[in-house]
Amino acid sequence: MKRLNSQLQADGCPLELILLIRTLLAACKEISFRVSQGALAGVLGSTLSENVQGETQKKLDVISNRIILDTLRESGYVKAISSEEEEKVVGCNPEGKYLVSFDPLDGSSNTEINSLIGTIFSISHAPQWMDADDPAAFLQPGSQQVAAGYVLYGPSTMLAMTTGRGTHLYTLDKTHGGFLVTQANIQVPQDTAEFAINSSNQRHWQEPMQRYVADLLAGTEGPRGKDYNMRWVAAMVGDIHRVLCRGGIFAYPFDKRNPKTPGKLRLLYEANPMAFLMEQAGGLASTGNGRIMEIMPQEIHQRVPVILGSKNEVEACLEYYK
Ligand code: AFP
Repeated sequence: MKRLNSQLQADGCPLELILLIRTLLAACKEISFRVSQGALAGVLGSTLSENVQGETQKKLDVISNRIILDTLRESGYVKAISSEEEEKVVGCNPEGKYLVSFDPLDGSSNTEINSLIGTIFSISHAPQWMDADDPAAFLQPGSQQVAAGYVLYGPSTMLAMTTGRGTHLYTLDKTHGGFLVTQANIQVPQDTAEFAINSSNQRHWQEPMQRYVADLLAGTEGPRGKDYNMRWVAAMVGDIHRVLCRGGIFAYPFDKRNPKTPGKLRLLYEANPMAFLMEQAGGLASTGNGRIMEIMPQEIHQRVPVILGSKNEVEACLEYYK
């Protein structure tokens, strides 16, 4: 099986980007170990603090954020970092070539139940003329990403990553600590009979999403003419991994409760990286009103509605918004 380096070289990645990715993955390997220790290492449970999102931080949120921050800051490759767990941008090396946005531990509410969690990351070029701690540097559309992916801390530790030349799946071989290519150029099935959405929010969705999901639930007797299955991991990394591997549609749609935060998921370090992976695997990634990767961000913790997955199913969903 091909090792990470040779896949990245085959995809034409510049050396410094390869070194940055390897550095980031070294941090994720440490998180994988800490997560696997669970209760044995006293890392479960919540802290007494809240993050900028108003969410209570889990101990593992804080630990994972610290591991990635320290590792990237010391690397010298990174000009600045934006993290779900950091209110402001963290300036690193003013001469660094890259910006990194990340959710250090997505799905952290799953830590207490030993369910799927992961790290999501997005890498883009750092504008050299901006100060290292200038948040404006991060306000680039997702189409500007040079690399994106997630590390899934599951029964095996897996990496899904793209650098713009396809989406590849890697598995961590813990006997030597290397990520090996286990599926190159994964292609999301264009059709599906499986959807992922938190249906408890149904009354807060916009009417097109309410009608779309109602028609899925109507099954063979309804306008879609087939029965659908539903899955919900409550960790985007877990749901997206399933969609990449066997197709599906994942949605965290516009929520009428608070029009100022039109969705739950954050653009820079959740929606954009997942959209890049999905499009590189032949899927689609939309807000319902347009392509996620064309959004010009207004602020680093901006939230957007997310509808992504199997091309034909996302297109069918978007028909309801017309
Ligand atoms: P946490 O990291 O707070 O667990 O949130 C995970 C997440 O941002 C995303 O990974 C899930 O898809 C989504 O929230 C689940 O949201 P609900 O808990 O509202 O279903």
